[in-house]
Amino acid sequence: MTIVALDLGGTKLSAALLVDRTIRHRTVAPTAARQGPAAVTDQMVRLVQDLPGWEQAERLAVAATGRVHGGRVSALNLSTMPGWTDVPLQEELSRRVGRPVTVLNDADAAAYGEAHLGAGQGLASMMFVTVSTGVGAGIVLNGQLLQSASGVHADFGYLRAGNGSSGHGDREDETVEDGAGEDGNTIEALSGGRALERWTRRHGGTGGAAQLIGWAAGDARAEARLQLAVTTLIRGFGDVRVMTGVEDVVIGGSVGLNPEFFRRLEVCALDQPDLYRVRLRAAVLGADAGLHGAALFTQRERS
Ligand code: BMX
Repeated sequence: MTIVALDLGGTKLSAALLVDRTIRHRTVAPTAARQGPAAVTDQMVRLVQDLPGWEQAERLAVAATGRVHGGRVSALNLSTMPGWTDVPLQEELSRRVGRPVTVLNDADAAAYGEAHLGAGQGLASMMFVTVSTGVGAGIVLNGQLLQSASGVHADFGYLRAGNGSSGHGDREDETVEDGAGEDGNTIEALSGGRALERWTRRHGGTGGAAQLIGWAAGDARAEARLQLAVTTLIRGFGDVRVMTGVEDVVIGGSVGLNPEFFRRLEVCALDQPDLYRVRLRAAVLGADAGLHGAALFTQRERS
């Protein structure tokens, strides 16, 4: 089957032509998020139509950041995707590209991809967590992708891990908007790439989360901020394990797969009490997990 898959992230938009599960062509562009949903939708259509051979595709499979409900997309974090409230993405893309379209949350798609084709193969249950612009997740329980009609499910980044007062325990820090009225207290606000980038900028950097990770070796404040991000994630994984029984967590995303960040996650995971300890694996499909997952889901389960 020939499918065009799209992965719409807060920072990056990718498109690929898949023929029988093999990626034949792939393009990546920075997401025009600041310009709002109409511009981003135009960008998606253009990316599809620029893929050589896209006319052969029978269907479009879309992995999109945000809450996906009945083919419509609403950002949880409107500061990442301004204007994305109840956007009829499925209908609009289908009308403009002339193909049936399936839309899934990006982290759900990546979880599905990793579970069937990547690091989660052989596991009945697992959670995939992407630490990227935001913190997204997908849960596979006894072989089934956890889903809900409202599109709110497995939103690990929206667990409230802070102590209820903004500021990340760092008075000079600034509140990170999360769109849920929980500024500064969600896991995303404490551990997401955008939050770490903002901290780095406030301390004179320009290189985002990767720069903070580099600073941590010789700077006590950067070390403390990075460790807060790591510990918050690991404690959250432990809480998910206690609730669901999921003991394996596959980590993805540009921040999550940074070798030093991943190493710190592993050290911290081993340090947890038995009840809260999870096993970590690095995603193997890397940046293509959402594309593969959306395409496979479309072929097998179509929703
Ligand atoms: C946010 C949320 C999730 C998404 C996750 C990772 C928005 C726009 N997105 O928690 O739906 O799965 O980020 O997305 O509210 P990414 O953009 O970091 O890849």
